Amino acid sequence: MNMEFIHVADVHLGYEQYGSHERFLDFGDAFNKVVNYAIENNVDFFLISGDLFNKRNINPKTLIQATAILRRLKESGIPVIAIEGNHDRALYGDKLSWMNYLSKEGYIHLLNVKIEESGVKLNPWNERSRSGGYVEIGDVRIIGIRYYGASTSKVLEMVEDELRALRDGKFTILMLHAGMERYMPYAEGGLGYDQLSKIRNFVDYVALGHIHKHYEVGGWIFNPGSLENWNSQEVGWRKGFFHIKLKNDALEVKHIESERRPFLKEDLDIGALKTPSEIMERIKTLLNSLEIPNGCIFELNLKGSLLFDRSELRVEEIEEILKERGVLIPRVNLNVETNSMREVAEKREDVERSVLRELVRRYSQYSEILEDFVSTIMSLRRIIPEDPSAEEILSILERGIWKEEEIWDWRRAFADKKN
Ligand SMILES: [Mn+2]
Repeated sequence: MNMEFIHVADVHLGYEQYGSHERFLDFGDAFNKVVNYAIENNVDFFLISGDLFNKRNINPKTLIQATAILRRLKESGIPVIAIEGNHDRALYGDKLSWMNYLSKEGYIHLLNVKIEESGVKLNPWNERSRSGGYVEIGDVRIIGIRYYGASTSKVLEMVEDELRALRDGKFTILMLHAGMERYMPYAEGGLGYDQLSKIRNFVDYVALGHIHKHYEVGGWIFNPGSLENWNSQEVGWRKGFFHIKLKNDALEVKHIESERRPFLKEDLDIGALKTPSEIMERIKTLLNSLEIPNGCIFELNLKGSLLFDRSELRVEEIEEILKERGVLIPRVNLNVETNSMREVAEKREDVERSVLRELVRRYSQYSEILEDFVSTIMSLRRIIPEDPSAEEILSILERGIWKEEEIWDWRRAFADKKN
């Protein structure tokens, strides 16, 4: 068997980062370059392990961009196999996602398990409905499971029998949109190695997505990282895509770094400076000491306790200085505080906590978990403005107040999504 494939994830098409059309184009370019590479190398298939799109309700130009790029793979006869990530699932109430649309229109093969009363099913690809749990290309079988958030390990457990039943001589790839615990940059319920190792006998290659950083585990679990910097925290992370060659039973793995727009990040403590003009001078000195690539994104984080009013510091002026140095997208963050601001913020949180505590105290059934309850509400309140997914909310509830003794009825979470 001689097969070659590309494995990408977290392409995030349609992301108009910092409100910039250039960034929208960057995400498209990054994807287009991988497609060029795939066509030049004449690979046998192309995997997208979730988050092709940046959001569920994409706009027309994103659809035009996506189909224009995917069409090139189609015309080159390279099948694309994909799963949905947390960013591109269907909106609640909608039966179909834009990923379903791409699948129905023949651009991709969208895979997922089918959740039925009797359990989790892996159905073969159905050309008429353009859906299925797995697809076969030559001696390779590709199985796909979409993002299930905190229930991923449960779904994996339930699909184990199906994986066992399918196991034969074919090289088996399992696509998942899930992070592994020790590679996650934040404390969110990821998969443990022991959970994946339970299916080791049935799977030869786990094609992960979700975490925007490249990692490989045990020679069989692979995460490419996103193609572009999705936020400034990711600057400096290794990212890219995999070019995999299957030669007989040997795996030749090549991780290729994606080209990204240069992204500079500088912290500057301005706490000791007494006037706005002193700060401007300090910024200019910093910029003179740096090599600033043309057309870059520059994030300048100013921090410290200000000795004058915040409004005296003109962010637009600082941004202008950055633009003069060739920066395309200047980002100036004022993480400064004055003494009075700090006190107000602390006081507000204290007041909120005590009000919540009084409210919860009225319900005697929560008396034993009073503090956990209050902390959970505070956590929820913090993430709600960021438009969290149902799974993210569930995971806060699970960590906060549901704990282990509570048995979560996972079926309930899927009940409204069955179709
Ligand atoms: Mn992502």
